[in-house]
Amino acid sequence: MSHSILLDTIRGKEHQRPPVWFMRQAGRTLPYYQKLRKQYSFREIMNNPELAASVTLEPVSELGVDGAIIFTDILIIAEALGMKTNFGSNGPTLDFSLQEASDPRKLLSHQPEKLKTVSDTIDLVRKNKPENIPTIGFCGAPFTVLNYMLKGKGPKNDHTNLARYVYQKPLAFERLMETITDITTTYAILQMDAGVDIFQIFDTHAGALPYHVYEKYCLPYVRKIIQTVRNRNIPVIYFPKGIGLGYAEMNHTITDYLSVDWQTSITELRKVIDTNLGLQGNIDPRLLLADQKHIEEKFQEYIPFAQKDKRWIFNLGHGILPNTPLENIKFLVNRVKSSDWKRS
Ligand code: 1CP
Repeated sequence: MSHSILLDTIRGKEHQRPPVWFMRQAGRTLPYYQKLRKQYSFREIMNNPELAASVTLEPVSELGVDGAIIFTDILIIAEALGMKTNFGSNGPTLDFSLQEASDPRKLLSHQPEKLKTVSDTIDLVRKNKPENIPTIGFCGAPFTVLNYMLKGKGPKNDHTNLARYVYQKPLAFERLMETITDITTTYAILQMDAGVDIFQIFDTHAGALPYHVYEKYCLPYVRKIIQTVRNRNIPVIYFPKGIGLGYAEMNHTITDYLSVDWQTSITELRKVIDTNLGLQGNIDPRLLLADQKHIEEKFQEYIPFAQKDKRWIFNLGHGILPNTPLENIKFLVNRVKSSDWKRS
């Protein structure tokens, strides 16, 4: 895979432009996926390696991105612990909640066979992808997965009970985090055995706790997963969304790359953060809902940044939103590829 601009950049080999891919690039606005969803449920697509592989590769042919993130979901881990997930139109819900259980681990079982289809999807993606396109495997960080497991069918973005649980039942919390970390580690190994080139850890709900609480109760589990991945020489990208000044405390002993959320100034962060740490992000996904004149204005602000930071990966500060106009995503990819990044 010597010609991959994404892998080259991660490894420090300079190119004339940054590589580009988007979080949630596969299952959102692309026409083939939209069409498939009229015929199949999300779960059916995820559990069918042929369909999942073709959805994984659609952004590569349709948008021209430099990496292919495997089509599955972070909640496959909840399923592998015996919690059935419903992927409804308002986001996923689980069929029961761990929140009130006196011994929540008794409600869980160990079903690693549920993870197996991902390996078949990765196989097929690798057979069918262009040679220069690396595959990106991923998982949710234990805290973000636990958020959904504690919530069950509860309201989507209310973190009150989650935070209360950390303060009130720290031991039960830690045991659940261990259980999730163990199966997630198995899952990361399965993806690496199948041949993923890069691994991203999504901690979408990291900002639900004050950073120092997150650092004490959640970061150690992320580090354990990262260590497993790094032991295999696979580069890791870590996305702890919403941790505010916690971003500045990250360094290359924790992760190879940090994916920066849209709330944080990447220019200011670059000034204070470990120079050995690669950055990814952090265009506001909502910018892609605006018209192209305004997208262009904001895009231009990244050119001086990328002129200096030659390891930066162009990406959003969170996933592509539903209903983002396809032409705007294509416009942005084309601007990344056709602009003069003033690097020579
Ligand atoms: O590009 C891709 O779509 C790749 C595959 C992918 C990824 C990387 C999916 C498919 N999900 C994810 C990660 C994921 N899943 C995260 C972390 C990234 C993020 O914050 O966006 C999270 C929090 C989830 C949980 C989840 N699953 C959500 C978010 C709900 C919430 O609380 O805001 C949703 C909507 C799902 C279902 C889901 N997962 C993936 C898709 C395409 C869908 C929608 C299914 C459909 O078509 O109806």
